[in-house]
Amino acid sequence: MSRNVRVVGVPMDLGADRRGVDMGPSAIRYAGLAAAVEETDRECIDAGDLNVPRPETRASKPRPEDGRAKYLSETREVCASLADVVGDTLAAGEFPLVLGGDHSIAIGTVNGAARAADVGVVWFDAHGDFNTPSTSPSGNVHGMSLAALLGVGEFADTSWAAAGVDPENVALVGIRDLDPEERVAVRESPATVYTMSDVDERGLPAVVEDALAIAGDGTDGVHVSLDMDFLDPNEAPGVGTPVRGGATYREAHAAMERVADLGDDLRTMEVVEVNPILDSLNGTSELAVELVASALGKRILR
Ligand code: 4U7
Ligand code: MN
Ligand code: MN
Ligand code: MN
Repeated sequence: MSRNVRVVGVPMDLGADRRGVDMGPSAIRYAGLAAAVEETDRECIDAGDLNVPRPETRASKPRPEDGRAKYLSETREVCASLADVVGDTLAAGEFPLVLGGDHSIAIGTVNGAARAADVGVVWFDAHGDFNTPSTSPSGNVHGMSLAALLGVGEFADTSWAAAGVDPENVALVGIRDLDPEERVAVRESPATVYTMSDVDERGLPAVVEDALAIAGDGTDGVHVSLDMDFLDPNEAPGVGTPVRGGATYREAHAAMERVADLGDDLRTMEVVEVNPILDSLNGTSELAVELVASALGKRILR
């Protein structure tokens, strides 16, 4: 995979309660993203940040027409422009690298990725992101993004689910925190869930190989969605919703090295949920940069 990398920042925090993930794109760039990408022998073109409504300039309460999903209307608009940028980037033969922002932006990335090709998805996360407006305890769209993409529950027949990702080609990795009704939805879905217990038993590289095979089976390529709370909070404290018991530093690198083995079949990638306000000396962004480099093929010996 030697395509040039086009970086798109999405300073989105409307899908999450704790403000600060909107600063993720800046912090990840500051941690040396462009240099790390260029070390993998690719040009790194920075497309800047998408426009995202600022919480200070909107009505102080979420809109009633959005029901239980807070800021659904704004999220829909941001995701529509992100899908355009990702689709255009792929059409130009470049590799879209999307920086969040909260995980609601995956709805835009995947819709763009799915425009010209069939994609499978590997979702690295502590959480399932499988809530719907009626099951969500928080009303935050970042906890519903995978359900939205797969047309679960009330998301059936929405424009978001029109991405047409087949749940048979979706694998979740690192899961250790599901809400009660979310757990039922995940179990009912044909998507494959690898929990941290699976990681304990089989080791992360074997689990990731299976996950990538599921996403690649019969599709044209794979989208990798990396929620930084996939990692243990000891390694990645700068995230909005940390959960103990996540991947270690070395495990996360091993996972991204398996992702790099996809070569050209890795179509798109996003790194989300970095919250610089809760971070310790930008370490979570530095780790995000390292993991992107591993996913793009950086190795210790080269
Ligand atoms: B993330 C949560 F209730 N499940 O829906 C929810 F625990 O993108 C958390 O994975 C969602 O970080 C976390 O609000 C969303 C909560
Ligand atoms: Mn997530
Ligand atoms: Mn998460
Ligand atoms: Mn989170």
